[in-house]
Amino acid sequence: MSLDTPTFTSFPPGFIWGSATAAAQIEGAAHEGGKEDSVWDAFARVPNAIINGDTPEVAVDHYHRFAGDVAIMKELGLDSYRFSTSWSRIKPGDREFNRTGLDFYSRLVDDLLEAGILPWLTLYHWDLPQAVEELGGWANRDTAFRFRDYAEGVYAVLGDRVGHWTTFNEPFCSALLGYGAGVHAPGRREPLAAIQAVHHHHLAHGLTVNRLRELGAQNLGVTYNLTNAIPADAADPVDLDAARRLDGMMNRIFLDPVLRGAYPADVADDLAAVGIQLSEIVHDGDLEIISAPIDFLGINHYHDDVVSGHPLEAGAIDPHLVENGRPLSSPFVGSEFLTFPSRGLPRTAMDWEVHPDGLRHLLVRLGHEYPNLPPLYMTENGAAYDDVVSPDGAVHDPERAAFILAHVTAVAEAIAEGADVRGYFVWSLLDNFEWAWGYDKRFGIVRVDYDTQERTIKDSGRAFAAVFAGRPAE
Ligand code: GBH
Repeated sequence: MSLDTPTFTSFPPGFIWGSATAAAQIEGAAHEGGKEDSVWDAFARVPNAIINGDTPEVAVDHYHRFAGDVAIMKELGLDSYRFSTSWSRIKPGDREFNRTGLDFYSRLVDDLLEAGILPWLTLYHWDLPQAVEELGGWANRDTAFRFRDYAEGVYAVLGDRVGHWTTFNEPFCSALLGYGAGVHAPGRREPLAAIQAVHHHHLAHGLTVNRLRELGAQNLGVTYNLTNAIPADAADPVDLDAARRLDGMMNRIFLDPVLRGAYPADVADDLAAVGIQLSEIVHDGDLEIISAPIDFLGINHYHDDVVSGHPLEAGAIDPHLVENGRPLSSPFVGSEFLTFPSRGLPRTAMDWEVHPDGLRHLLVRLGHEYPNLPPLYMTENGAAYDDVVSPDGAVHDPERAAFILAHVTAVAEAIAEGADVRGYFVWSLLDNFEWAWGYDKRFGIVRVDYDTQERTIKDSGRAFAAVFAGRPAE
């Protein structure tokens, strides 16, 4: 089917329109109000870890400018704002909770509610307290229990006003890019630690879902970055096996424990082949905790992955294996030989291919593959492109606007084919600290001038807002 410019009439009543950010990418105030180092503050001090030597120290100063940022959300007409709380601002180590840190989020939530915007809270978007990393980080099982304690403290203060709770954003990145590939904080390249980290994120998720449920939370979920693993040559068994492996390490190693209560057997075999026994990491009873029912699944999707088991032709650059100009050791533990040939589609400034139909396909396919799939929310989708700032100050970003509208259309198509998708959050509200890429890549629908911190709604922000402007009030 095809749809013209999408409007709210293509979506079910009550569909949530929002935008997303993450604490370490926007807040700044990295050492104010009792906040201590996160792994990203520490990682930024490692020479060449982050492009241009950028750091999250100031970011877009949201910590001081949150009221103005809420006003921008209101101007855009957003239903909801997805943000994360910073563990290192709230409970930096094994000490007491930091009241000042909790107060910041409390004021943010009050402002959002006052503006009629639903707060959608993520407890963890990659910024582990450095003090917890020094105790072993996510490779240490104790971190899961520390996380539950932190989560409980946040819920105690915000549970009366925040209705939607996400435990983790993209544990793939935190575990496998952080502890396997080493391109994200804490920058470790230890395959065993990476798989331990995967499991301990799962355990922390399950412990937290169970605890917050006991305390009365009603909308609990988790967000994964999911992909379509597409064999470069669907007739080649080597490429088919590569696609199976990629699907295993990016999708099923996250979905299956939570939605089916088991790790995928083929992934366990691949790991055993490189000497990593899941059975030694997973304790009795863990999977029961991990598979506690959730109320929604958040999906972040930016691009498909065409994958091969063959080496690339000489001279070809594999964007998956280079980040910030550095060779990347693979995050795909046990499957490090995977390569990612191009199928020649247009690409964003991240070098990620543009293929909106992949999103439709992903959303529809998940419902077929997981019979007990909870309702879905697109918790991130968006694109990095260069903006054109005109002399009158207007910010033109036609490619980003087209990207967003095409992907919103793909969501509508998926819904028409039966996918139970209930919301779409664009990444990101603001230009921000793009992790290892520093301030070099802009994802915002609102431009931030990094010299003055001035905000300007881009054309893409107006185009996005036009999709749902005029929807009936709930
Ligand atoms: C999201 O992650 C983040 O949640 C957000 O904070 C970030 O700003 C935004 O996207 C834009 O980057 O094959 O090893 O190269 C990004 C999702 C998923 C992108 C995995 C890179 C390929 C991993 N990422 N993907 S690899």
